[in-house]
Amino acid sequence: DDTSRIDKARGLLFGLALGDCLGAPFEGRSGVTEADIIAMQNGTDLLRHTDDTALALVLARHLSRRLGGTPRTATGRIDADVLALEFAEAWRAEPWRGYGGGVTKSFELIVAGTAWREAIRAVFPDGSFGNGGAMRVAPIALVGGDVREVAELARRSAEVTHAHPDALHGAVCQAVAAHLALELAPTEPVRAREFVPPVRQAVPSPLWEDKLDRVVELAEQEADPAEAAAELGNDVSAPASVPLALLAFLRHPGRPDATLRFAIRAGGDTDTVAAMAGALAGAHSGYTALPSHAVSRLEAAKDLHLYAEHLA
Ligand code: 8NA
Ligand code: MG
Ligand code: MG
Ligand code: MG
Repeated sequence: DDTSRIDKARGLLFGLALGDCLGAPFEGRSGVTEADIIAMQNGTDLLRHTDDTALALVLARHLSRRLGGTPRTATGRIDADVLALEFAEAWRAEPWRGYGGGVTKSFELIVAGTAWREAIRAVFPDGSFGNGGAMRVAPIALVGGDVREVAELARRSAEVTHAHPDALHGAVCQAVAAHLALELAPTEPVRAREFVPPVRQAVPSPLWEDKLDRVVELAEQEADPAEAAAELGNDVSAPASVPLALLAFLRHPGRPDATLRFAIRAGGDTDTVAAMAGALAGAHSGYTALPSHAVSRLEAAKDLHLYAEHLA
């Protein structure tokens, strides 16, 4: 019904922002404890987000503006040239949000008038394999009707900055997982062995198939965050962060706070892994299941509500 649809849409966007904000102070740190994260969660300061949330909001706004009017084909929901410029403008307005080095150079070129296809190839000839396309992609799951459409929109949203096949697979993996999490009732059990196969099918590449097989095994073995990071990776590349985020969700389905702590304790690119894991957990469990004290301190709460309601 509408209530649960809106709760899940809010869960997806607020889960993403919460993971980003709670994970950001721990980026690159090892030996993060549950207590460190809980202290952060129970604090009183405004929770400031980074590039992950900033660009997810740009994508949500882009999708939101293009909802009305004539029925659109999947590809018509995204105007790639406009979206590239909107991402670059968000960077120009707030360059201190913690953007990756490659994407920063692309944005400099784009705001100076270079077409995005040229700009991104000038920085990385094979395209960036960073996780920047995946970290911001979750709003796609709110508008895509089925797995095929979600995958196509995910690719289109990612390719304006991340043209490497692994970055595109990462965006598809995260968006399809978010779509499937939205479709599950919050009370339904989530089993890795059942949840992962349709995600795996959407990323036909030996590397991604292997990674996702490992995710199922690690979920069933109840791997801890350190083992998970050692097996799957925890860095800024898409293949070494998107599978870890999926595992964080699958290790603690129905418990968004535990999913976020797992993602952050895995170390490395903590804001981004927690943002992706938080989006999945929030999409499954809904906004009302997120830790309310922390949610109320999110810097972007007003915009997150606005786009969640509109896109739901
Ligand atoms: P990106 O496209 O600049 O990629 C991130 C980095 O990956 C680049 O700066 C390169 O070092 C490397 N890289 C990507 N593609 C290639 C390639 N083809 N050849 C060689 N090196 C490559 O930026 P992005 O938007 O993908 O990055 C997202 C991450 O950056 C997120 O974690 C975000 O939070 C931010 N960030 C990360 C850290 C961190 O160290 N964990 C710190 C600050 C910001
Ligand atoms: Mg970030
Ligand atoms: Mg959907
Ligand atoms: Mg990051």
